[in-house]
Amino acid sequence: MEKKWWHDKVAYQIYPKSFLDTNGDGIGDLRGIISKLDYLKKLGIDIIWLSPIYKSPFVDQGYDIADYYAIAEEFGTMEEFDELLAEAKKRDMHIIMDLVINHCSDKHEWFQKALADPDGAFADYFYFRKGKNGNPPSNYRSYFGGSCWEKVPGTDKYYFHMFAKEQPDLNWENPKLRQELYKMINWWLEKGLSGFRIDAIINIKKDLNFPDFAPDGKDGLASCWKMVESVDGVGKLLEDLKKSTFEKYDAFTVGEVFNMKPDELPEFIGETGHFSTIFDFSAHTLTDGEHGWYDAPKLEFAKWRATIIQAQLETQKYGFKANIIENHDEPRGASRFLPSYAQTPDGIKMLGTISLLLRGIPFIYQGQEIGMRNAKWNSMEEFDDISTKDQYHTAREVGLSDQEALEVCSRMSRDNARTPMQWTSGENGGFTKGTPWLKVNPLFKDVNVEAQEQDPDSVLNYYRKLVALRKSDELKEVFTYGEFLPEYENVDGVMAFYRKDESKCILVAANFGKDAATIKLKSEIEKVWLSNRIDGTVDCEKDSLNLRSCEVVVLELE
Ligand code: TEU
Ligand code: CA
Repeated sequence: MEKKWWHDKVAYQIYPKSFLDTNGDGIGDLRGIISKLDYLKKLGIDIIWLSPIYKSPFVDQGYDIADYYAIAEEFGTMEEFDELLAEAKKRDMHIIMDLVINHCSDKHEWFQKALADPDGAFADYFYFRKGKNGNPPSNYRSYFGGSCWEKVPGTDKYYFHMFAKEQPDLNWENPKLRQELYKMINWWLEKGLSGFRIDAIINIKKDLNFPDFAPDGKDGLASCWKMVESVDGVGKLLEDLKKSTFEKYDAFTVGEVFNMKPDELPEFIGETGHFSTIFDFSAHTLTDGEHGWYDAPKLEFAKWRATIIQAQLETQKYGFKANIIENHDEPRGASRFLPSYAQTPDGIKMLGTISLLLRGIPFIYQGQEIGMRNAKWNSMEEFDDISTKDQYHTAREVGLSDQEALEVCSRMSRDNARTPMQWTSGENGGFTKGTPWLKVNPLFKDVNVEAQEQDPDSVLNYYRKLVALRKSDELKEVFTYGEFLPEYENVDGVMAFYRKDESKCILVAANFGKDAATIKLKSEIEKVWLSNRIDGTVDCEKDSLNLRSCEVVVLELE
């Protein structure tokens, strides 16, 4: 396999709005990020992914871009962005930005010009279509609920939006539009960005006939991703994108890809794939409800383990995926993937160890490294997220009570990941001296950076050791390129795997069960590299390794 500069890196996702506010407006900003670069360096971070910081009306928290060449004033200025880039480079760190090019904001000048002349050239930057017998052109439901079609004022036409109506989809069939996007992408790469996380990119290929699909909800509409899954040809557009931009700069790209055709994995992440990598969402989709969050199945450990193993075995045939336990669209990983008895520092360290030592590029989401968990939500008014509000209404429409729908949203809401980063036990967790735009998680008194800096056994200091181990001279080769081999799949509660190459055999073994578990080692322990036991020991008699509940060990075997 051709080695690439990003293969052995560890990445960190910053959600700028919630990271650190330095001017008292209750909104995180670039100055805040610059002030924490040393904190991230100490954690061992190589690549920083910034969720969108472009000019935006914030209908979808910046994933609705009104000007691709301007920094939102809420976050700061282009000069501060350039300073952030320079300060990161000084620390040998890379910045990648969020590339949201399936859609833009309805406030973008392209869309404003299209509305002004629905038969003009800019209308063809979007999908303007006549309705059918007084109805929208097709029966698709957007990701955020309601029809994917919105009337174009003063016409008999509609425009297409797979997300909010304020996020009109860009027409990738239009070469002029594509060239405009490529010009913008190369402008950012010329500035010194190391690459991008690419948003919702599978959606850019539409079936231009916009055929109806069988309704799958009480609203009589059909999920828009049914069209995505039915249409071929996204690869052609992705190749055009890559060759016109990323490839020319040896840029690192990580695609946010849901609903991919399984047999297309090598085209997406192989040696000549569309992207350097894509996120592994296989575990996250286990709790996808058929109709929404309200009918999301509960997570079962055995299924979670099998899903991760399957994804690892499949992926290593072709390339790498990016491993996460959470991001800005998901509830906190510690709350989602750990049973309640395991939502403790030991359990959180255990989950983090599994995620970071799998084969692939590890991404840590802000707050994951201090063990942040879901917040406690008291009413729907506390939420800010467009998707959460939609999911609440969907739940109510099928008969859940207000309390039941609130419980669903509390468990699944993206706002669980968007509550402000907790820096201290002081006012607002040290995030802002003003009024935070979203409430601070009440757990901040105990879960914050300042408290954990002082505690050698804290989650934060464990993550520092874990990242350092992954990048250590002795083990970075085997953790980057070593084969993934599952083990002890038949032992209840145990998630274990080898990372192996011609010179090292590392066993990562964790007990997610409530009771202790014993596993028979296949060879002698040569070295204990890491354990989440405070004294760092392991309990092993001859070839029997005893694992307490929530214990994880990293062993070198002969
Ligand atoms: O998410 C794409 C995506 O699939 C989401 O619609 C996901 O299904 C949803 O968040 C579940 O609630 C990307 C961004 O990560 C997300 O924050 C944006 O809202 C979305 O695209 C539109 O840009
Ligand atoms: Ca601010």
